[in-house]
Amino acid sequence: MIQLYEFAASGNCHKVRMMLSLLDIPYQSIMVNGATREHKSADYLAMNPLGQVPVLVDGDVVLRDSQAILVYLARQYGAEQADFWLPNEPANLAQVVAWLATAANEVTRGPNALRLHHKWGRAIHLAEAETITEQLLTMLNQHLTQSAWLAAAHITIADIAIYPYIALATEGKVDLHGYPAVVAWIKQIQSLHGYVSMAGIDTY
Ligand SMILES: N[C@@H](CCC(=O)N[C@@H](CS)C(=O)NCC(=O)O)C(=O)O
Repeated sequence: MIQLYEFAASGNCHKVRMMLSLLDIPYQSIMVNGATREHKSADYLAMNPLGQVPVLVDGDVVLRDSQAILVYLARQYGAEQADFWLPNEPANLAQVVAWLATAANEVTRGPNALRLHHKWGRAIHLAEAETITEQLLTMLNQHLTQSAWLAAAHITIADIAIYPYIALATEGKVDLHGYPAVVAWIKQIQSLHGYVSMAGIDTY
């Protein structure tokens, strides 16, 4: 059975939990003990030298990085839907990759950083994180005003990669109500069959 090494409060881990649930894939959740720094132990570093969650283990396949794990699950378990979650068509595929990169960059440096700061007191460059967040939400809102989903005419792993830290943004003192198309997109994702939530995500 697939094993997911995770932190309950991690939005990066939530991407993987969502994808596993939407694909109806059973898995074993292994909660990593952040308090004892289990994610920096030799055994854990052997799986992910960066000492981060999530890590997904599927037989001999050991994967770090939530974006990479979404790609793997789409291709390996999407079955006839593999092209649905991660399109083969070059332009749509490139759009997905652009959003996966945005998840790893602007989402991490923007809303994720603000949440780490306001929820757990992490020292960050506050003004920079606020500027990145505003630019990101403006771009997302504009995009979602013209298109219901991020990278194709239907949901893809791009939406899953971007969703958690946007839906968790209020924990970073970000008010989403000025971004109505983003709120509509969140509602749309929350109504999917197989959707799972996590503590800190508001229901819209
Ligand atoms: N690019 C990675 C980032 C993973 C990441 O930053 N994980 C955080 C939790 S959300 C973590 O493990 N932090 C502990 C640390 O870096 O020591 C991904 O998308 O999975």
